[in-house]
Amino acid sequence: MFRFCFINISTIPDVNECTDPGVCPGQHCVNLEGSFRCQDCPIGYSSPGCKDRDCPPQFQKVGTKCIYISSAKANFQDANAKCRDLGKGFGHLTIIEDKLLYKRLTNQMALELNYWIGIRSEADGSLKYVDGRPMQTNAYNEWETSPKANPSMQCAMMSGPKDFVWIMRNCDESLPFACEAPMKNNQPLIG
Ligand SMILES: [Ca+2]
Repeated sequence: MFRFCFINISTIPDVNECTDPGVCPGQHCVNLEGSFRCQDCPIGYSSPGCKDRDCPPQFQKVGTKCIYISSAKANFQDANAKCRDLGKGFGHLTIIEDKLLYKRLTNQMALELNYWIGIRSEADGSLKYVDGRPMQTNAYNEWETSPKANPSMQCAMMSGPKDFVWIMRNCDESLPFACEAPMKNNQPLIG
């Protein structure tokens, strides 16, 4: 006696290819009926499976940095401390070394506001980043007036998209601020 066996393709159970972490390395895997698709992770998220956030909460990925633009105001020192806390111990006022980062930042800034950034002048007039490095001479460096013009103005703020310049202000002034923190896989090792 014959027995016909019809195989209905649609009844074959789908294989969830996404259970294999090697299927979409660095991307988000979407299981489809009879197939699967690899999708780019949303901005700020990374592999595996786009579950890891590259940046601390409230920070956004801008180029290779994690950036937070405050709406609250603080003096220079408090702003830098706030950045450190928000960056889980690794944050500080942002250090802008190229104009491209500056341009990307200004997309998030309020047009009419100025923001503390991580540059200040020392007693001898030299300029230092808040991470302790001396200011790099080949880095982006556009001052409205000489940063040494007024000795009572020792902390740098950046202006918005109109002119892309830095201006020295009194460090006790209360301003909004721009923080940066390293991306998750780029954090300095402690100890
Ligand atoms: Ca599938």
